[in-house]
Amino acid sequence: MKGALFDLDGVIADTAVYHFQAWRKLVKDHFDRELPDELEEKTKGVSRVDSLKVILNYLGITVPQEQFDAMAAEKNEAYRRLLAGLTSADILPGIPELITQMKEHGVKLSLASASMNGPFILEKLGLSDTFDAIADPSKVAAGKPAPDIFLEAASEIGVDSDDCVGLEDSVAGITAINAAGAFSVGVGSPNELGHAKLLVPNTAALHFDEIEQAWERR
Ligand code: B16
Ligand code: MG
Repeated sequence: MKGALFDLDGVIADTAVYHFQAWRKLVKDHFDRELPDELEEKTKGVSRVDSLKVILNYLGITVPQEQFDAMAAEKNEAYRRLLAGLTSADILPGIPELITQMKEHGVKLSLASASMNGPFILEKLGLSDTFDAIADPSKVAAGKPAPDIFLEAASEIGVDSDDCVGLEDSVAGITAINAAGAFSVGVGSPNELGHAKLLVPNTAALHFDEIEQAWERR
């Protein structure tokens, strides 16, 4: 295990809730409609533009390109406002310890988030200097579930993706890690993340030794 490819939203910090809160507000303000809980999973790990497509498709609404772009920008502004108070206290349980142990074992850390706000969020969490690289989602051709962002994250730390673990909380993200040839570690429920090679219920249950043992047995 030479590299760890981290998802951000839902793995390092619980920003996934803010994403969906911002989408709900957008839809309420524009169309006076509500979004069901199950759409949250369908937009997890999915890019801003693709998430808006999923949402409009659910609502059965089509909008001109100009309005589409304006809505995506408006959602991002609402999301950034929700992130304003984010601090290192918002790093999810177990993550600081896991990061420390990975670094002690010489594992390089790379961010593989679909979010354009990744650098901003790492900065707010005080983790910018902790990561060896941040893969730029605007540089990859296809978003999760395609493997591209994980391949890019591995390449940024100069490690073959076969020698990496990938940590994810989304269905699309686990599919992407498996397709990249890295060892997938899922954080969530077996109902959704049954395709993860190692699955834990929450970030507090992420332990370096167990990940390493599962990696050895892979
Ligand atoms: P942004 P991850 C993903 O981050 C989120 O899970 C997803 O809900 C969001 O739409 C996507 O980032 C794009 O985020 O609008 O900030 O560029 O889970 O891949 O870290
Ligand atoms: Mg995520």
